[in-house]
Amino acid sequence: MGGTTEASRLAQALAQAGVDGIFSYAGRTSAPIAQPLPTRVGGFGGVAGLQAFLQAERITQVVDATHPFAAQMSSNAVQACAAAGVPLLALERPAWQAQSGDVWQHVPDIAAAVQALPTEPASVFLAIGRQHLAPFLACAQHWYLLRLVDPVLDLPAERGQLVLDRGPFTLEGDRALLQAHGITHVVSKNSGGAGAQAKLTAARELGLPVILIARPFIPARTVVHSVNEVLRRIHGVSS
Ligand code: 3Y8
Ligand code: NAP
Repeated sequence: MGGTTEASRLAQALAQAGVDGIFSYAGRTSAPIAQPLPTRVGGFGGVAGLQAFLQAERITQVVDATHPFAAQMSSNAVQACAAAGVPLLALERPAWQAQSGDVWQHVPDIAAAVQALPTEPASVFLAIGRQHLAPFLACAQHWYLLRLVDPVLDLPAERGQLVLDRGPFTLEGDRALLQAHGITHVVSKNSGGAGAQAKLTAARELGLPVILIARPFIPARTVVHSVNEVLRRIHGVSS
């Protein structure tokens, strides 16, 4: 189950090792990156749907390489794999840790991130995708720079501006973006990984505060942190 940089790297390694696999996207974006494995797109239909899929496709191993904020999918995978008796491995990247120079405020969730914004008007880089924008846009005093994958909404110029980009992002690109728009605050999920990290490095260099949203709870499962570890565990191979 994919949708992350690590999932794409694992798909490449599995294809090269000749492992018979199926790549799964939720279908959140209009044109997801093509994968070197047979690919299915869309929800399974909850825990029961995933369990039925595992049985129908005679799946012998599930690798949950979804994003740390895809908590519903990961929770469903724990339940469906237990019910179907199919082993589950989670491929997860470590959370980001603050370094000297970082001005981070850790908040537990989206609602707390909205509360953490100042009362006086700010120019906010909202790089959390499009699923949780409403509570931020309700704070009418702020100007928002929204980075989205697909053009799913438009914003009057006095409220903010959209930038359409899929990532992975670069330090040069994100630094230029923050400077060009006079950004005063960055809001980010603690996603980890290299694909979304550039904005945090750029914020550190520019001395900008970052409101960092903690990862949601995911039920216990076996977690590994590298593609090679996945390959070693599922087939005794390494790329
Ligand atoms: C549909 C597949 C690869 C995977 C690339 C990674 C890196 C670029 C950074 C910012 C942060 C954000 C967002 C982000 C990143 C990678 C990775 C990552 C963050 C694609 C993809 C799918 C999605 C879904 C999308 C969410 C959104 C989140 C944008 C493809 C590009 C903000 C998460 O429009 C929407 O509804 C978008 C929804 C879930 C979060 C949200 O709540 O809106 N990802 N992102 C996957 C599917 O359908 O199963 O389109 O090709 C994948 C990637 N996005 O193969 O190289 O590994 O993290 N994705 C966050 O981390 O905060 C952008 O802008 O700085
Ligand atoms: P989510 O809230 O945890 O999942 C909601 C529902 O979407 C799931 O119950 C499942 O539907 C379906 N789903 C999610 N991931 C799927 C997958 N890989 N294959 C098939 N169905 C999937 O998920 P999300 O946070 O919206 O993330 C959706 C996708 O975007 C995931 O692939 C994730 O890796 C990727 N992504 C998410 C983020 C993020 O910030 N959330 C960031 C980068 C990439 P059913 O219940 O019907 O099975």
